[in-house]
Amino acid sequence: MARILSGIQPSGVLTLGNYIGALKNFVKLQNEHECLFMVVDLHAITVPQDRLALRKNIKELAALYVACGIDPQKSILFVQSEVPAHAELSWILTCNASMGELSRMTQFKDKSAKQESVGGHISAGLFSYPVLMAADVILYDVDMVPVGDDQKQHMELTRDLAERFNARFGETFKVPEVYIPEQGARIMSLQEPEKKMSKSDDNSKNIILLTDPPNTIRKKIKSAITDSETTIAYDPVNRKGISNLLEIYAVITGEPIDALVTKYEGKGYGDFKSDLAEVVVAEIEPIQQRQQEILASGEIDDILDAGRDAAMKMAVRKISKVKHKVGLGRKR
Ligand code: AQP
Repeated sequence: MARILSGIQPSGVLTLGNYIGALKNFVKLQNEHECLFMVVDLHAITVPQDRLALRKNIKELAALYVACGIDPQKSILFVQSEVPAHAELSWILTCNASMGELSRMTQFKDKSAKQESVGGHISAGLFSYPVLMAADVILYDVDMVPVGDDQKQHMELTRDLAERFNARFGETFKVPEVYIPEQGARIMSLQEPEKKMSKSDDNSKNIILLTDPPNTIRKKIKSAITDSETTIAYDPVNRKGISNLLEIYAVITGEPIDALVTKYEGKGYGDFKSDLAEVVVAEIEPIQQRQQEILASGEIDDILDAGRDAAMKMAVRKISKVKHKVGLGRKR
């Protein structure tokens, strides 16, 4: 049994990409491993957030974890900012990270370009947030981190920072492995399939939100960009649009892509898209209902309180050891 940790930012309503690349895998993992799942609110504030919306998103995301099948009896579910050791370790690691290695992070380049394009300010937090992510992980001596493809580079940095700290201050942190699902690690935008589906995308047609009503999902899938070919085939290099839709279908139903291609031989995009829309609706609709029930019952606060206490116990032990090794605080 390995210890696993992952987190999702409460930076808006989640997309089908977040669900397929993250949540759906988390549910499988909790049956075989010791899991910690976080609502990473400290990460969310690396770009401007509305205070009230953020608070709402935090609880809604926590309820979504449970609605998707995260069982608080099996896994620890908590809000990152409620365990102060994350921010403390992040600072200590920041002092051991270099400007050069952080400048190479492609997510920073993408996200800062996006901020710049809307005239927004680029915070130092956005620049250094991969270090906070490293702190989140190594604080708990995690064995494995399940993430989407977009987080691979950050996980390499996490491993480098853990190894560097161990070399400099003596063995302290476990160096985690990364787990990237074979399928669904990068669900692409519906209208611009060369870029990934992101919850902060301004064009709502690019993304399927987990809160979208069934008819909106149907409309968005129907108008998803494909190409001028007529066959349903998987070719993620030359036919990105249809390949992305095939991947969504395959991951949700568990049917292999090859089998789907055979199933739709001789059929057109219209038939395929309307079947896919029903597959997505059937997956998401029950989750939406459960999320509303969980929020209405108020049980999410008890779950998050218990999760915070369990995470805190582990985090406090580690951060005390780290401070001692670095020489922080007073000797008694
Ligand atoms: N398109 C995607 N396909 C597969 N997996 C994805 N993930 C995100 N987008 C896709 C995975 O979802 C988890 C949580 O991501 P996050 O919200 O913490 O941050 P993110 O990767 O920045 O997600 P977004 O949707 O793109 O958010 P914004 O727009 O706020 O930046 C991670 O495991 C991620 O890999």
